Amino acid sequence: LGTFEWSDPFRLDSQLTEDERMIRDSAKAYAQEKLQPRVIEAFAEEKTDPEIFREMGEMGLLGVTTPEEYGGLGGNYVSYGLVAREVERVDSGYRSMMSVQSSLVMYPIYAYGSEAQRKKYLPKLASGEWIGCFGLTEPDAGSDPAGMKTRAEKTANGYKLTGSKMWISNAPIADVFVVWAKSEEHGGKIKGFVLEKGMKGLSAPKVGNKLSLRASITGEIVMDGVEVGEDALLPHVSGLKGPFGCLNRARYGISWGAMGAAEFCWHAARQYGLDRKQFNKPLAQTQLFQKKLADMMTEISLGLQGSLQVGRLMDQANAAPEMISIVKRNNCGKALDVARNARDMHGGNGISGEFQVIRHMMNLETVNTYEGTHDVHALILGRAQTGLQAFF
Ligand code: TGC
Ligand code: FAD
Repeated sequence: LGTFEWSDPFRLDSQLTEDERMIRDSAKAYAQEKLQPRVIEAFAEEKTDPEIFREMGEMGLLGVTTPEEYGGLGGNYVSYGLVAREVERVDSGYRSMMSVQSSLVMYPIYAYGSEAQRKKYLPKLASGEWIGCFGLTEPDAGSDPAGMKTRAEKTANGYKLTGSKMWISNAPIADVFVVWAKSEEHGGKIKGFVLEKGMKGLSAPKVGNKLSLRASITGEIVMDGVEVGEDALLPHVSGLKGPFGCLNRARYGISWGAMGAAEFCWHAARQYGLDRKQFNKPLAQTQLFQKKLADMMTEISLGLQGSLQVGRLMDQANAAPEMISIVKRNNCGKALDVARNARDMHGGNGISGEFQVIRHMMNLETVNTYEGTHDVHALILGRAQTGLQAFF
């Protein structure tokens, strides 16, 4: 029989390649040395430091799966997941900044863009010199993006975009905006466009007073007749499968990231229980405390195995979107449970920013909602096994 290591119950580490471990370790070192020291203040003061994009770019953490010829790392999806886990171990907002740039901005430009668009945008996004955002959600179209109102009208030289997007990560500091609009020229189908900061009619006001994901700036995108050339259109995709192709990658990354946040909370609760005594014994020596730790260990180790398997299948181009719904939904839901329990296990200290568990708990409320809510993924999985859609 083998030995048991409490912090890695199923020996995930031994299932990784040398290269994957190297990328994981360098992401971990960056996250702990550079992100951890600034996160408590950034969250408290709702401040996003754009310099983080440059630092992540230098470390190769943006565009992990983008080919090297466009400035990416040319790595696999398992490596991308491991990076998300390490960054989100510090804060979901930092992982959000990274995954929007990688999966929701660089991926569509790479997969659906022209060669000229790839060459123009990808190297500067990979280095973090340019910051990107992704506009799908609208004030009246969240879970149902097919209901979007943003329109692209054909002009003599290109298109005119009118509409507004809501809840867009990175938008107020973005240089590059990937937005989705219904295009009259394409029979009302959804098409992707790449807009740039400073275009006439384009603005991105900040959404204030967020009590979750405060280290990651969020905004609207207002398009008041923004005129662009033909070269702004992403030529190689039409319909909702365009944005969903990007979401598949980001949702997969979130499944790893949420487990990173949960691991932080689990480890913090364990240590707190070992250090703090009540009734003359450590809290960790009580049955209720140990039951909660056992649940955390179990859900996290199972969740990580699920994400690893989906990542391996993605690397073989053999994963199905429903698999991604399983790990996105379950890992976010379980991470929220872990964070709420860890908050409780810290007693009064659990509500203090210094102990950090309540920050993860508040962040995970967003993570459970964006990229398809917990219930929307349940409906995707319900449809997959019954053949009956229950959305409307
Ligand atoms: P439905 O009829 O199911 O599909 C329409 C077309 O899309 C295709 N498709 C997919 N293609 C690739 N991957 C997927 N996962 C796909 N899902 C659907 C489908 O094959 C079809 O193609 P075609 O060629 O036949 O037209 O569409 P529906 O309108 O019934 O969709 C329902 C539903 C609920 C599944 C979908 O709308 C949904 O997933 N809603 C959730 C919306 C969402 O996730 N929004 C995310 C916004 S971005 C964001 O939150 C970023 S936060 C990032 C951060 O800060 O980290
Ligand atoms: P709604 O769709 O109105 O849902 C409200 C509730 O109703 C939910 O509980 C939902 O599960 C439930 N519900 C909806 N439909 C059904 C149904 N048919 N049956 C049963 N229940 C249902 N979007 C982007 O495009 N880009 C971004 O970068 C981005 N970043 C974000 C950052 C933050 C901080 C947040 C909070 C959101 C972000 N989003 C982004 C938007 C996010 O994807 C949406 O909030 C999410 O898809 C849910 O949409 P909604 O908020 O309109 O909620």
